[in-house]
Amino acid sequence: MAGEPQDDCLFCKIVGGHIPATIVRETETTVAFRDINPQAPTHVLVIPRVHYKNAAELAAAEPGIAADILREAQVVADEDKLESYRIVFNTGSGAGQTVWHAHAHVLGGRGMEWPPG
Ligand code: IU
Repeated sequence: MAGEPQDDCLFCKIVGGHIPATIVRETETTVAFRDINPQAPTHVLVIPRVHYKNAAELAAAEPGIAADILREAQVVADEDKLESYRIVFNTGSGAGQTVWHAHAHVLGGRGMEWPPG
């Protein structure tokens, strides 16, 4: 069923506590943890507890939880004292998505360039 945990999903396993992660925040609807392969001094993933394959599918099914992710990104940035930060939702393999459970990358703590690579 839509939103249900998937046995083969690593992020569902992090939500369930079955594989380790450095969790920085948890809410009723979201979990935030440090990326295992950080690309900036702050690199936190904010994910919904429910399973949707990308941000667009999450927003269509659960717009409130999609908004929760954006709010949590700001809290993560505040806790790491970031004046500016970038939120990235890689969507599709061509854009670099490798984990098929919606997630926001929150990146900060260094200068950023535009356009991204
Ligand atoms: P992507 O947008 O799907 O490429 O992002 C997936 C991220 O998940 C990537 O930055 C990985 O380093 C990160 N990650 C993690 O933090 N912990 C894990 O156990 C796994 C991936 I698997």
